Amino acid sequence: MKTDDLRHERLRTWIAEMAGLCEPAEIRLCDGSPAEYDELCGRLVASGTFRPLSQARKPHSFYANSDPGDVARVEDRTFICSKRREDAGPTNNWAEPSEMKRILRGLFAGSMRGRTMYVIPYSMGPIGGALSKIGVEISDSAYVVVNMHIMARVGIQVLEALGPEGDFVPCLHSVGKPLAPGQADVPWPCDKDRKYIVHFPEERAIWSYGSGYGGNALLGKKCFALRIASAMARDQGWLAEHMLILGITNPEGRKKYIAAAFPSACGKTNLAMLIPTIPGWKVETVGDDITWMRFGQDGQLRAINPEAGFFGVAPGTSESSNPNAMASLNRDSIFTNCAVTPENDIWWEGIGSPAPPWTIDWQGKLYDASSGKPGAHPNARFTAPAKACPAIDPEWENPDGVPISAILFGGRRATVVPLVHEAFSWPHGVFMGSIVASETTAAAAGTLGRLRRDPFAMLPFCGYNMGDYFGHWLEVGARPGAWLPKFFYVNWFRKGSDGSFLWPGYGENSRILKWVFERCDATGTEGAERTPIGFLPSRKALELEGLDLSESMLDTLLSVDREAWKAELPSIAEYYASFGERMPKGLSAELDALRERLEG
Ligand code: GTP
Ligand code: SPV
Ligand code: MN
Repeated sequence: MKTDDLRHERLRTWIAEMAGLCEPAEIRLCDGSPAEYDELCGRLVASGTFRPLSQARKPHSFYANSDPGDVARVEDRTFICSKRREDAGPTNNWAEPSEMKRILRGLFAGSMRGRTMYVIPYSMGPIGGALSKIGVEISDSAYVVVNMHIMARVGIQVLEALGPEGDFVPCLHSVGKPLAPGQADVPWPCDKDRKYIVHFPEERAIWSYGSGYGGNALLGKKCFALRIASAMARDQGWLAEHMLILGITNPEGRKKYIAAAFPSACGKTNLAMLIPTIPGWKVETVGDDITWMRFGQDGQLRAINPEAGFFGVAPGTSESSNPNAMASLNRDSIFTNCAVTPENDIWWEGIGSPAPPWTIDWQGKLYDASSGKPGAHPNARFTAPAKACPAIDPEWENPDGVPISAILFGGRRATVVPLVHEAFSWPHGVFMGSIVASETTAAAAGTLGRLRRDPFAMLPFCGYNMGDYFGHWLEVGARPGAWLPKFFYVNWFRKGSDGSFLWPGYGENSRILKWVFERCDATGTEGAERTPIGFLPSRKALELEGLDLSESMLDTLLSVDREAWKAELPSIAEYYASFGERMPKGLSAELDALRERLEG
């Protein structure tokens, strides 16, 4: 089908306008078919972007190395262009929308010369589902198209669901590297020094320029499903969150669903696919990065994973840390910025075996383990279909979602925050989410390991004023007749005095999930001890058998360091003050109550 034949007038007009602006050599409407995927992978091989991996080791899979200047999300180049600056709030970059459009029009003008403009209709969530939403991405990158094939539901069926007048989020993307007639392409086109990842929340539109990597370019993910969707969710009374969803079944066969918000590269994919080390328990995966949820008519909070694939952190993923991820990426996958072995298989740090001789690093050079430089970039990623995950939950595509019993917050904290604690109430849980702080990771460009507030793991992803976002969370839970899930704060990353992690993590996190599961059914302090910061597990309620942890390690993990918590209070107060009038009184009251409990 040609874009001129589209029945949807607004869509047709927008495509024509953007083609006029970007001046591509041709326009192609993507149908989402396997044939299209294979054809475009072939084109990417021909242009040098992709190299096929060994058919025997990773069938139907490819790898790409990005430009070294385009390896992660760029938070300092990401903008929320609401009409008023205060609606973007102090945590977002802001520019006046018409001024930003003027800049962007300048950059996009002629930006697709010599390239194909792909039009990618996609659904976030099962096509036609009540909680699902439609986007259309225009991109001049075939790499984006094939990744979108895996990460979202793409193609003609989406256009059918859209009908002639349905709502969609227009997402314009260009790598910003036009080709003159006869000019040869480079393997990873981008405009690395002039990136703009821009959101217009009122208009519900996205313009992304200059980057081809991950969340900068696969616009269904962070740009739509979090930044734009969070603004929609605020207006429409639901929640768009940076959370995994897992189903957990106890030895008696009872099942609950848990959602968990951890910042980028802080363990969502790993927790979502965890294989319990405790006998009789089972975990299944609904999603590993994004959750859309709302209270249904019955008062149940129900959640969907709007994505269809995993864009997972490669380094550290192995048969021992995450066998379900390894099985998901065994075939039909795309690898970006990994190393490649002489057998044409991928390799990364922590894959479970040393790099064989003649491994080529993510920059295409011979890998030298003694150089101290990594073979794979720390933010190297795999793009793998969710349906290939052996632990995928039978309900993962239920358009009405799964009922959520507990919500976890977490982050990387070497100190202060214990292994797990539970909130006293919904407002206290919102308070917990609001004070999450975490050490920065390679998922975003910039300094690593710097502790920063990352409320609800949404700091880089909230499409409006974070103070209003806190207020929205308080409001959603005040809904009459709602069955409220319980809130927990976990920390897998507490360190001992020697700088190593105290808690073994990964599959052993099932011990904490078991406690969470049981606390969902418990009343009062059953299995728990009341402390100033919340309920902590009592030692006998926590399954610790078989773990090699000393008493003093357990003490550090499972007790409240009052002085350290007191020392946190001024920085929380200061953080709250940065939101001025937009900071909900209810959370300031929670801060006061915590102060009193710590001093009492
Ligand atoms: P994004 O895709 O960026 O949103 O990341 P994510 O939250 O899904 O993080 P992921 O599960 O990919 O984990 C990121 C890094 O944390 C990997 O290097 C993991 O090996 C490490 N990690 C995950 N879970 C644990 C854990 O329980 N303990 C420790 N110590 N490290 C973990
Ligand atoms: C994250 O950074 O949280 C990711 C990777 O999940 S990206 O899609 O690049 O945002
Ligand atoms: Mn993420």
